[in-house]
Amino acid sequence: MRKLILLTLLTGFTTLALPAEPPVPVPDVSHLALPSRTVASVDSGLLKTRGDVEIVVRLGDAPLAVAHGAGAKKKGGRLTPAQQREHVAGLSRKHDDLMREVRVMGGRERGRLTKALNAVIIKVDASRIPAIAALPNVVSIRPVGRYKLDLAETVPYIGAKAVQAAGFDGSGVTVAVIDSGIDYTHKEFGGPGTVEAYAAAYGADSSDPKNTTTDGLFPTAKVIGGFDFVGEVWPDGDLAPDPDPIDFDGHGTHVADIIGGARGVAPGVKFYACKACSSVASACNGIALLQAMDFALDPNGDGDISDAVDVINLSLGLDYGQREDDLSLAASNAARLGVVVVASAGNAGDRPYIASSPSVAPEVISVAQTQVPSANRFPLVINSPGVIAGQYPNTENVGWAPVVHGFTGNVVFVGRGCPAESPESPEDPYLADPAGKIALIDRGDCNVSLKVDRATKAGAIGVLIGLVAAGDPISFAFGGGDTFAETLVITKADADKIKEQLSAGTTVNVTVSPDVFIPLVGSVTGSSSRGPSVSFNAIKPDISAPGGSVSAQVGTGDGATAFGGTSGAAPMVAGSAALLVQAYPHRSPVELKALLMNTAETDIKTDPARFPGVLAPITRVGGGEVRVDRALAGKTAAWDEGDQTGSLSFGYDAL
Ligand SMILES: [Ca+2]
Ligand SMILES: [Ca+2]
Ligand SMILES: [Ca+2]
Repeated sequence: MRKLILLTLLTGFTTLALPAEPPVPVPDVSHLALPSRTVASVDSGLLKTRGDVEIVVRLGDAPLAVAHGAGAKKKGGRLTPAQQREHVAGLSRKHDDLMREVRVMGGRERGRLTKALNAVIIKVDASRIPAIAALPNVVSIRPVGRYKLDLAETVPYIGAKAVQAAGFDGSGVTVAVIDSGIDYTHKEFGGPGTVEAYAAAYGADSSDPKNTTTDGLFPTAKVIGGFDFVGEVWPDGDLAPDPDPIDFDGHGTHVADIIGGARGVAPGVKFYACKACSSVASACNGIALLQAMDFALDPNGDGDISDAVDVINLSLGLDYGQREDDLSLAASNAARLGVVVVASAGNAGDRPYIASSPSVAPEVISVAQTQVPSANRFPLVINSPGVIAGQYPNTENVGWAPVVHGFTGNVVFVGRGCPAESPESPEDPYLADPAGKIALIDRGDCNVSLKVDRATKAGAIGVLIGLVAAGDPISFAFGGGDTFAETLVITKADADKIKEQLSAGTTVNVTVSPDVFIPLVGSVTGSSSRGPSVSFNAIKPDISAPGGSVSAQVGTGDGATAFGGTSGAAPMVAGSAALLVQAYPHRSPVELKALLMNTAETDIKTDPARFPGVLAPITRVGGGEVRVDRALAGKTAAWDEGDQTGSLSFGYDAL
């Protein structure tokens, strides 16, 4: 028998200021370096790889964020501006030494990091990796990660309005949004708010050179800096960095609006738009992400990190995250310097250990997703025949065909119901005519929205999507089509009950009504990723927030659309942190993190429809759902000075 014992410490003693360290006139940071003959750790997967690979080669000397000293952003660091620049120059000379050797092996440099991490990013034939690992000062070699954006939808209720009314709106606080860029022409960011203004900044399409130049339109008063570390073609082509981080994908614009747009959590903040995610795919480049972290610690690029941002938001991640991941390490270094780093836990569902990096880094605030106040679950009501009549609450909605008016009628089973996609892929024949009926359609093969579009055009008045494998219903993303009857996703077990009656010739009559629902407010979403962390069974995620919000839509001037997932939840917490940075400028990231966790709402349920009254475990929602008004008013917070996590874990106890 195995038992998981996890506890968080939710009460305790006051936020004590750390004792100030005496100034060190001649700083010696050599003790922070690892011995130069340490055997480098090499990712085991890389050793099996063939051909060209992109690798992150970390070197032994401390990056500037570490050398400057823990808490340097709040308390002042060990190094003067000139000493900081000399430290960076010293790291760079060693990078030169490394690259001389690597070039002989046919390797090419892809980037350098000196602030959040001390590393050189190299493209080289995998067979050369052992030789690079044997070079002096090399600490670790790992592959460049590819991270994914966490997409989805919903609205806020976390106490931010009360905090704004109390006089804190994030003014004076800087936030780096490491994402797909920001549409700085949008009205929510004080831009002109017209499609013409967007076109002037972005151009007609992704190949327009306008999206590679700033043309006097960037930076703006609200988005005060940034850089595009990706360009417009990756992953279909190579990285092509440029100085204009204008958004095209839209993800970063939503995230920034939730944090600090005109209607956002902290509307007074100023942004740095660090584009590290693709314009054309839900993917973020590992090289660009690391470079964006370095940028966020030194936005003006003068080698002095006194201008490091106050908050970094990363609505992205890699499932089964590890704290040894290079992006996790860079995030930890930034947090220890004094930057609040917030990352989404991921949208990979209720599976143990799947919480993503960099959110699993101990110092980072990992954010899970809870339901918005207006979220409801609509049960399927079977009216007849009597043998299966009743309410079936295990259902899911789809955002593009929500339950608004409801529907009542007789059900027909049409089969898999895919439309024709090509001569090689003709349409699935319908097993029954859905005109005037409710179409029951099996999940599978083609996109669900295309099935609903076809059934609706054939006259269906409502659609039930039946799963074809055991498990809980899931929501389906939009995948094409333009005509949708209201749709509900049901379990295989429920679908099988209906099919059994239909095949016996019995009429099955059902109702889905907007007046019959179970409120989901105060519960975790099914898709939010579960912890704990793969690394040492540490408690993750740390906190949760509603993930859905109607927020700024890129390129529309002043438009807004629904957005969500843990991508929408992380910026709720990043905005909350920005409010607290303004209110408590001298508190460290771990103090603010503990304050947010200790004052979060703990009455958060797993699923009020399926498991009424059952509380969500810590591994799904961390300390609870964020309440920034309580955090502002909080007088006590507790954390472990040793691990900076804000949690107290007794680990995994195998009995
Ligand atoms: Ca431009
Ligand atoms: Ca660009
Ligand atoms: Ca600087």
